[in-house]
Amino acid sequence: MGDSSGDRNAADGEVPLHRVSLDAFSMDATSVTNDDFARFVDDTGYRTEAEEFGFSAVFHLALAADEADVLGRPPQTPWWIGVRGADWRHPGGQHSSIDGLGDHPVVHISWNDAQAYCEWAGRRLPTEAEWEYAARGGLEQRKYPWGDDEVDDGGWRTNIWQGEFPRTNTLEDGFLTTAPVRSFEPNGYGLWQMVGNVWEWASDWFSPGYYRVSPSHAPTGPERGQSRVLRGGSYLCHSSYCNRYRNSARSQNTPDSSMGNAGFRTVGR
Ligand SMILES: [Ca+2]
Ligand SMILES: [Ca+2]
Repeated sequence: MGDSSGDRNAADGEVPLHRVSLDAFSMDATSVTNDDFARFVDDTGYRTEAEEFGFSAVFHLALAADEADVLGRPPQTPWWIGVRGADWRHPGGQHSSIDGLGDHPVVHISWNDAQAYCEWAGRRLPTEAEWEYAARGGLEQRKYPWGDDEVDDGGWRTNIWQGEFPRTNTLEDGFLTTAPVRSFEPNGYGLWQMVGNVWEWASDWFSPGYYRVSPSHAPTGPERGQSRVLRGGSYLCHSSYCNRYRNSARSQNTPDSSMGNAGFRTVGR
């Protein structure tokens, strides 16, 4: 577990490399789709945190809302817009829908929302260690789920960003935002788009120092924290901006945050 390529982001705590053993588990072949999530909502009436709060974070080129519904642009990352009315059914804002996107990953899902889905489904979120083991697809110390070839060697391997981030996406992989979950090729374990397409929540609290102290068997993350782990990168990743579409890359957000490029997949015994 950890980065062996040297491409790590120093602040993210991708090292030290360490050996981890796990108990057997099964993992969804794809991230949870809009159709999957709709079954949960139909069954339970669940309302996501984005729906409760009344807004979520939308990438600027995906915006489909009136200017009056634009709540703000963070100065450091002005391509992320707080949009009133953005939620899993309206990924770009109130003028968007998920019609025709049933097989796309559900997005605008907080960690807490993902937990609620897992409880309903009799599943759970993967630990960070389970997620990385799964992403590697049986290959040891490789950068990507398919090995060490770059993402565009012999055709695009997953859905990330091409062009000049964040303004011009040349769409060489075919997708500005989400792609259907069974796009490109699965890894050696039959898992699709572990890296790219959408970030995926893991169950652990995030700590950049955790690998220095984590147990070698079935680590479950720090006892406490402020933010939960996200893994795998998204359609916004690009080597120049966010090279986190790698097996070992780590990110984080608070458990009530939702974004148009983050979803989840579940595991079971
Ligand atoms: Ca793309
Ligand atoms: Ca992914």
